[in-house]
Amino acid sequence: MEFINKKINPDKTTCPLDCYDGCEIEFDGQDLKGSKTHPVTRGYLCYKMDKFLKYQRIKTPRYKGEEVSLEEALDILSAKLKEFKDGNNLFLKGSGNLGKLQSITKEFFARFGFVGTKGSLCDGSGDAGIKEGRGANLLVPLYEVKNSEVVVIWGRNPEVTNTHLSPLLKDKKIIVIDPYRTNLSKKADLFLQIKPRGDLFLVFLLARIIYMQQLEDEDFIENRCEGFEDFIELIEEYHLKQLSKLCGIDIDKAWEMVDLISDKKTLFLVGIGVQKYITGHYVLRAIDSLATMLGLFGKSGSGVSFLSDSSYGFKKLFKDFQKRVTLPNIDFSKFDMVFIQGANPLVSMPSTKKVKEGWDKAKFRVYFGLYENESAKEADLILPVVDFLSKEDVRASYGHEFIGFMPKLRDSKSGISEYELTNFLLKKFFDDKLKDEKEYIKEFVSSNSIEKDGLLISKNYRDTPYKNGFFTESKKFIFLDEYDDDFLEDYEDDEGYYLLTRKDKKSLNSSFFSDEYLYIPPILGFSDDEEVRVISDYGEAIFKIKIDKNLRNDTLLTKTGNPKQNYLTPNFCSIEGDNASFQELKVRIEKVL
Ligand SMILES: Nc1nc2c(c(=O)[nH]1)N[C@H]1C(S)=C(S)[C@@H](COP(=O)(O)OP(=O)(O)OC[C@H]3O[C@@H](n4cnc5c(=O)[nH]c(N)nc54)[C@H](O)[C@@H]3O)O[C@H]1N2
Ligand SMILES: Nc1nc2c(c(=O)[nH]1)N[C@H]1C(S)=C(S)[C@@H](COP(=O)(O)OP(=O)(O)OC[C@H]3O[C@@H](n4cnc5c(=O)[nH]c(N)nc54)[C@H](O)[C@@H]3O)O[C@H]1N2
Ligand code: SF4
Ligand SMILES: [Mo]
Repeated sequence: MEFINKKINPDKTTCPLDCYDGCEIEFDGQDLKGSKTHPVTRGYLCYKMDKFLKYQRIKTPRYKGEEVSLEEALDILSAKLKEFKDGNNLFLKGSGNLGKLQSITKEFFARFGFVGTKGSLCDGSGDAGIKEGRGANLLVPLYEVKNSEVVVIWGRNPEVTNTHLSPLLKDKKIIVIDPYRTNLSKKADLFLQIKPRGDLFLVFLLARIIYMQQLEDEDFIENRCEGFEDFIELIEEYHLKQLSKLCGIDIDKAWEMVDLISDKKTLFLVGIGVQKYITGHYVLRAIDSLATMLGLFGKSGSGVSFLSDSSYGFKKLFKDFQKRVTLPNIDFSKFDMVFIQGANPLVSMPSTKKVKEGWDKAKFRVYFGLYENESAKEADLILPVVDFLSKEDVRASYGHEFIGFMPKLRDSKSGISEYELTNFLLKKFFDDKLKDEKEYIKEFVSSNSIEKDGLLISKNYRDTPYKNGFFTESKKFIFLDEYDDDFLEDYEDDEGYYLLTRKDKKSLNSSFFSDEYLYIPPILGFSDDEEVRVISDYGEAIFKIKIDKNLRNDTLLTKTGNPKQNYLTPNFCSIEGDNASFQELKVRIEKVL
């Protein structure tokens, strides 16, 4: 365990936020600064972390709107747990803090018989597609990104969501595939302003061109893959023109992309934008199939990086729930007690109207978090938590291979940590207690980390991932061989508008600042600050608008965290991965008179 102790630097910690970058932070007791020596952070933090200590926190617990002491709040919680002991109770944890010890609360709630959740509001469908083809979802490590020649930014917006990646993109040929004209797309060597939900068809179009020109890597396909013929059969069901129409990209442009990527060390950086649909798993599996066709896996400077499974290979530390319900379509009304930790379901979950109706019928709702938000407002009991500077933790990242420690750096005057709350409840109800926090951290780290170049990384990145085989049973990549889409015909006419969401610089999902505008293309004839009603099959909402000429004419946009956006979204899950399908809809727009 020596190496772990050596790596814990008493003045450094790691950003806990749900973000690709997992930055290392220096704290001098007053300010937070980006660590200069960390290979990702390189001495700067983002807008959100720069302002982190200034955001207003919840300081005092509240019961039915009245401030109470922490002791009183814990007594109320205990009494309610006793009252609903034999009832149907739900534990829901969001992604407010990505520390591994955040899940320690499961040690109590799972043992007490609470129902947990499965599925995701984020990357679940893409992750499922990757696992089907590759067996495990690993990213292209940073030391390899440096070696790539062409980087394809696909449904991802690194200038906002992954700011520390930007320096690595200099001097590379850049291709951007996005329905929105992002800043990066304006500087890119090629920009494909794709039709929303068109990504699978663009892959088919590119793959057909590659196959027609015999540019595929025959050796790689022969030795490292299964089902290539089935993939070719699948893509040949479509004419080039039909594919071009379905993705909204001219055939010439697709040729241009093939010319740019063939025989190059190409890296696909894929974000959640391509998979906010019920068919999300197909898209990632198809992008993987395209990369495999070109022999891009397991080699320097190339491959496909999505949001990786950062827990892959690590020991699971805590108990899990016996029963779990799918997160995107939870019906809160089925539950007596609902315990929310580090989430804001009244904004983040799809179909807000349904969520609220259920929420109002649940018998007792607890919100355990850092900030005031819509869910806190509608909770019976509010328990303030301490922030990441006042508790022990460790994290891995879905955007790079490094492990980050989060030692406790200061005491907190208010709030309670996840560890302390769990210990309190275990003592009260089971006369039991947890191990020391540091023990769990050691257990986690030692289960799958090694030191490389003086830093701690996940063992899976000791060699370039997939160099020695994929993680499927046969160790081979399995090509996409089917595509079944009941929703496609809904998109074939030109009626209605796509509604996209993308992350904002100043917010982390619904935390911090929230942008409440609806962005619309100039062609619709509205002007800034007019009010419009937006209607979908699932609900409606009124927004103030901003005109945005970076949008396609068939597309509207809100920023993630907009408190009204999910009034419009459907709550059914993706075909695979139990993911929310936030963009599986078209909307109408009306002037508010
Ligand atoms: N500043 C900031 N950073 C964040 C977050 C934040 O809220 N704020 N959130 C964090 C979290 S939780 C996550 S999951 C990551 C996500 O990070 P990203 O993957 O970058 O996520 P988004 O911004 O949702 O979407 C990325 C891009 O997908 C595009 N897009 C939408 N629909 C489609 C489509 O059909 N096809 C294609 N090709 N593109 C499409 C959008 O226009 C957008 O530019 O970011 C993390 N980082
Ligand atoms: N329409 C639409 N909806 C979306 C998305 C989209 O693209 N479009 N994106 C989705 C995505 S990618 C994600 S990841 C989800 C995120 O959705 P959520 O997981 O609900 O994330 P937040 O809205 O940021 O809420 C996080 C909460 O965690 C609390 N918190 C912060 N630190 C701590 C801590 O240390 N301990 C505890 N106990 N609490 C803490 C804060 O008070 C904050 O309220 O939203 C999803 N919702
Ligand atoms: S870029 Fe991401 S990881 Fe880095 S400080 Fe900002 S939110 Fe945290
Ligand atoms: Mo996310």
